[in-house]
Amino acid sequence: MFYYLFYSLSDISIIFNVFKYITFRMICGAITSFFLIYFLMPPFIRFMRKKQFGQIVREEGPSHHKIKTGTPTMGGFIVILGITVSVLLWCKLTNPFVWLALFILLSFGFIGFLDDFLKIKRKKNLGLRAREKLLLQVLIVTVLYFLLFKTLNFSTELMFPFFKKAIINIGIFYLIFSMLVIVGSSNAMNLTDGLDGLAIVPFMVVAGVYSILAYVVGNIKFANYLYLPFIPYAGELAIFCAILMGAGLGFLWYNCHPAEVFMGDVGSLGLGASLGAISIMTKQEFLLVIAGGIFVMEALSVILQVGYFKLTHGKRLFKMAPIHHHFELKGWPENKVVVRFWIISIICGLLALSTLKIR
Ligand code: 57M
Repeated sequence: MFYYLFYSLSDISIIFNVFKYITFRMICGAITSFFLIYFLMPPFIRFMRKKQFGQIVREEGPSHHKIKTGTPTMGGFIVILGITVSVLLWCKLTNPFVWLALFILLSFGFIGFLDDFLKIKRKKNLGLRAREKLLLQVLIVTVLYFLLFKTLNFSTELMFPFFKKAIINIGIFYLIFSMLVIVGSSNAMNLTDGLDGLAIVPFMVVAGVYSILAYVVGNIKFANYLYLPFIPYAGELAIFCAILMGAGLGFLWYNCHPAEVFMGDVGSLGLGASLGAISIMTKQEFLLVIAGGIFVMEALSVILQVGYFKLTHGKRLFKMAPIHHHFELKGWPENKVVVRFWIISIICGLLALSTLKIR
């Protein structure tokens, strides 16, 4: 909104010209989302405590998690609210990619909200059934597919890191591929969100990587220089990703150990899915596996654990899955697990960016 409001004033004073620049609106968007969440989270936490809408901790968890019972959850509602307001203020609202990213954030966030609400209402860890969640997620990605690939005629060519000439047109199979990417990233973040601050920093790292990627592929000079596809609408997603980073910082202020609030499924499903959607709209899906290495590691640990458990009729590969619990049960304090996972995440983000030059 500010883009239209102030850029049109640039013929009165050159100073308003600055609203044209993506980098300026990235910084303003990130600061706006940070402060919105910084100021809105405390009253939300007070409200949730007053209503006694707190976390129900699973029985099979590490024993020290029991003290977390009652911690206000669904903080992701405030995070998504802060992101949405900042996007409406700082992004160009005629850009269809901005609306598609917002659509995925809000719709997956709504699935998480339903799940969280049911758990709180039932006072049990019993939200939506897994197949209900999956069906809703598949339906939402199908709508995205038709809007992106049919209405906007977005290319169904698949790009690969390291190989600039390797381009495969997968046509209708992009529907299946989009489901894998978006549903996968959403649920991987959901599984990762199991310790104070554990999910939000890798989220910010991935959002940071994609703010750079979106800026590059949205700029024809940089895209050509790096042998990347030029994607006209992608530039505004750089602002969207910067807003995600600012929101992550705002949430981390209250979610760092000992957490005053958890994001809930409303946060983990919505935020995780938005990263998946952005990776598709920037045509850098495979880089999500590298930049989001922590999320991949956490999801893989669950798949391996459950598979091994079934194959060996009860034996475990890890002390517990997801893998952050494995290290807790090995005796690592919670914060040690979290900070070390942050370090790995930052290295994954740097590796992802390095592939831009190795092509
Ligand atoms: C998503 N939710 C946390 C919080 C957060 C198949 C199996 C691997 C599924 C998996 C599962 O269902 N996980 C659910 C993870 C939960 O966090 C809530 O959920 C939201 C995110 N979706 O925002 O509202 C608990 O995580 C802790 N937490 C923090 N700080 C935070 O900032 O401490 C969360 C955020 C919270 C709190 O204790 O209650 C969760 O872990 O449930 N199941 C599991 O992850 C369980 N693992 C398991 O069953 N492993 C078995 C299987 C694979 C055979 C095994 O390895 O033998 C673990 N869940 C819990 N503790 N709570 C077991 C340990």
